[in-house]
Amino acid sequence: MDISIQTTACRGEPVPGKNGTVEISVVTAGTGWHRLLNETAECRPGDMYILQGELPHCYSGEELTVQTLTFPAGEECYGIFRDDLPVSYALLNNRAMEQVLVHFAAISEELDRQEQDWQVAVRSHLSLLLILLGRYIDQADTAHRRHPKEWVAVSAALREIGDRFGDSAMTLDSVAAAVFLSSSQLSRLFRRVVGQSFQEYVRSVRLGHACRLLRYTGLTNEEIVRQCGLKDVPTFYRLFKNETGTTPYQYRMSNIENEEKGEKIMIITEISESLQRGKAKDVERLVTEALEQGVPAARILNEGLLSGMNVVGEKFKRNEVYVPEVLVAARAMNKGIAVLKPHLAEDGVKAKGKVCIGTVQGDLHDIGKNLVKMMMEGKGLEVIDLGTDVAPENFVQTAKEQGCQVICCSALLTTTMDVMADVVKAAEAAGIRDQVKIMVGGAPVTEEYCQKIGADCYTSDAASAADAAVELCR
Ligand code: B1M
Repeated sequence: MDISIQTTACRGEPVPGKNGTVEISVVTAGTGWHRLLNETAECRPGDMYILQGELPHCYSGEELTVQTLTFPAGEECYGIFRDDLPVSYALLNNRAMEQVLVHFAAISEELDRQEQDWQVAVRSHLSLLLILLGRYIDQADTAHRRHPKEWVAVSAALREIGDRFGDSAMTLDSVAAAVFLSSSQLSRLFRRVVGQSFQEYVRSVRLGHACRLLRYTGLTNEEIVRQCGLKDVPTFYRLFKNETGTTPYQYRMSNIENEEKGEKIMIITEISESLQRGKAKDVERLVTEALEQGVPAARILNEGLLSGMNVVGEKFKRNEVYVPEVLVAARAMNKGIAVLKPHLAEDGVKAKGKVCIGTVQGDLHDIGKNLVKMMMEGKGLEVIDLGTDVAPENFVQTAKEQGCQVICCSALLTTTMDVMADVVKAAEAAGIRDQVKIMVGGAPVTEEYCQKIGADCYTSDAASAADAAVELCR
């Protein structure tokens, strides 16, 4: 449950909040300023702002205390945003403020204790709070009501950027098209309402997310660059330094609250980097050390091993590394997983899905199939490897008995690829076709062929096959 309550004295430049969230902030003491996009308004105790998390905003002022409740935007929020405006404002009297803060305190307590049924209790307090707020919002004048249409358009664009900031191909044109504006209209609107150019804003969103990843995860710079839609590591370093005055490494180290936590983040980063270099022995040793330091097995798996394998997979897709590098990285990953396995079971970590894979009957090529298998394991899937020369009935029986969500068939010969059509037919005959997805691939296989035989998914390389299998298992 992604709900949090914070009491802050926020200073400085507005930073974008978390996309897809709603923030309710009550000024409880002091006086100061609330800056929302390009507009600044005075604020004092009793002022309350309800806004979409993605809008950049901040509070500043002497001894200004603001309590903020953040929660995922859901259906219940539609009622509190009048006329679709992304911001609501209320001026609360003392009694109303007390009532609001009682709900804040109750939610905070439930979040801390997390006893039985705490999620139900949090939700019910949240509902009561939203009903209460319905009576107070829009009672006072708000500067932000001056240009409602512009606000709604900008808000839609910000949401689009928030959803797509990880896509390095996102442009002013594509965002403008998505919100039904021309590029020049959106560009002008950005300068007027946000106070920044489109490019400046996108950069700040990406770097803001990078800061969070540096602070709270052990992800490598390459993975951060990928997740934040930035161009490459050198560009990331340059932009980051310009914006924050420090390097990503210095930022990470200065934000680590204590030495012990720092050591944990560093060891996870080392695991990921050693895996990418294919250093199996180092990975084995580091995973053992991380467990001894008390790093949760799930974290070592996700942020160390799988994140490292992800980087290798992406590089393989872009032809930046080749088969041998992938094989050594996969071997290093398997060494790490072997150490982790008993701890993963203890921590209750479940695979993201179960698939079976094999090279079809008559075909003995297994290098590509093995790569697909490794990438799938690298994505956290449980993979049953049926080997080569696998009969259609064998695929189907395994899927049925083991409860696989996906059957994966590889073929390298034009003479054997038609066995894939037999796998589809065998699944139909066994009555499991609606319970299992069938993926096909290998050098002679194409998208058209996949459609022709009635399979569900074709991918051309191992990394894409792994991504697709994760989607199919959802
Ligand atoms: Co063979 N072979 N081979 N071979 N062999 C090819 C495939 C061939 C193209 C060579 C040629 O003529 N130029 C040709 C096939 C022609 C055709 O049908 N179009 C061929 C032939 C004819 C044969 C024999 C018939 C030769 C003979 O005996 N006369 C014979 C057949 C044996 C049999 O299978 N019954 C044969 C045997 C062999 C070896 C045993 C010597 C050896 C295989 C060793 C092994 O695999 N353990 C071998 C090899 C190595 C090759 C080549 C050289 C390399 C194949 C390979 O591993 N590529 C190949 C020629 C070539 O490609 N240059 C050739 C690397 C691998 C990573 O790529 O498997 O395509 P690939 O996998 C990719 C993607 O396709 C995809 O992801 C992988 C990585 O991104 N992918 C999937 C694969 N499966 C996927 C599944 C998915 C999704 C993506 O979803 C489920």
